[in-house]
Amino acid sequence: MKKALITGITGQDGSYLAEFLLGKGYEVHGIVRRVALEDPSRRFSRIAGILGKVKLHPASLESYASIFRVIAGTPIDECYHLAAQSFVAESFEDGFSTLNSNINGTHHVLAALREANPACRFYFAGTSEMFGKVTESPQDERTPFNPRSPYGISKVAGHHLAINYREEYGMHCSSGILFNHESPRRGHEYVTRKISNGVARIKAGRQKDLRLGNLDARRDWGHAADYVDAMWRMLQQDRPDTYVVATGETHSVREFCEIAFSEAGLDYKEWVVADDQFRRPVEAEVLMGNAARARKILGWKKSVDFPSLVREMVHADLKNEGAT
Ligand code: NAP
Ligand code: G4F
Repeated sequence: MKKALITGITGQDGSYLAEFLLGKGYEVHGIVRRVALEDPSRRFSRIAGILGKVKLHPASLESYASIFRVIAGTPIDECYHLAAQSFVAESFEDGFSTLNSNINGTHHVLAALREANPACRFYFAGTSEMFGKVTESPQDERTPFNPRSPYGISKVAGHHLAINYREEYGMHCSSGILFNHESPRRGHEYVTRKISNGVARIKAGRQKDLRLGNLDARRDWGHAADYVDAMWRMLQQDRPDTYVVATGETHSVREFCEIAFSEAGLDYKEWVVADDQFRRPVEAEVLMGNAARARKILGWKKSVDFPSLVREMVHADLKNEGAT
């Protein structure tokens, strides 16, 4: 039986990946913050259904000792390093903690693996935010990085750390440059969930408008369940490498609103209010990926299209709010 360790198992991707690996017969371990262990009903909401099937270990990205203790004490074949401060807007507010958690955290995991389990395969959660102010479209594995946020900078550093450990120490380190992926488990601070939740609360009479920043920003949005499959496929290859994972389509925040509100029988123009407090100092205006390499080598493909993703999120939140 293969054994995998997921850092960030309580997050959106971690929860889908844990279910995916359990379905493949893996023994699944997860790193969680100690505070989360003390507040399981709130902090483990995404993994509530599999709590009895996974083994959780307390550790913090900021502490090498805590990461080393878990990695040295748990014989694993694959490590999926998903834990990170992942909210781009927050990285403008507190760049220091984003850089600290995301760069040092990645380095701690890699260094601990090198010391205690160098044969373990490693996945790094790279992002389209590494492309930032894009120099070409669509973006693929050869597109230059031009990050526009402390978050993007932290991920470029983590990506290069993974490649360094691959090349210097011969470790099986792969990096997925994943474009935005969403689901009903998305955190409420991200725009897609803010919209689906806003629609449901408006429909239920609990919210009077939805205040958003840049409605013209465009993203390449896929479904998280499809994207964790790509992570796993990367670690099944003989050779570690870098892959872009994306749908190849780009849609605006406005288009997301149009579909989401109309799904609940509403016109977004009557409810959405532009509010500068949700605009970023600078941002990646348009992101669109070319996943041809992942399709060819990994045999990966998306299974959920954009309108279906929006509808799934809206209907889940309508149900949560009792507004169906
Ligand atoms: P998420 O929902 O924000 O989950 C982040 C996870 O990291 C949570 O489990 C969180 O634990 C954990 N974490 C954060 N700081 C930590 C720390 N200091 N010590 C230990 N654990 C910590 O993010 P996601 O959407 O699942 O994304 C997973 C990874 O993929 C992230 O690295 C993200 O940057 C990257 N990524 C995401 C996307 C996307 O569109 N979703 C695209 C490209 C790349 P708590 O539950 O305790 O907070
Ligand atoms: O949903 P977002 O906050 O996601 P963002 O910044 O694209 O980052 C997400 O995807 C990345 C992959 O490219 C991940 F690496 C990262 O960890 C995270 O998962 O914002 C999407 C777009 C932005 O252009 C933002 O300016 O929506 C725009 N937006 C407009 N109004 C808003 C809002 N974003 C948020 N969060 N809140 C708004 O009110």
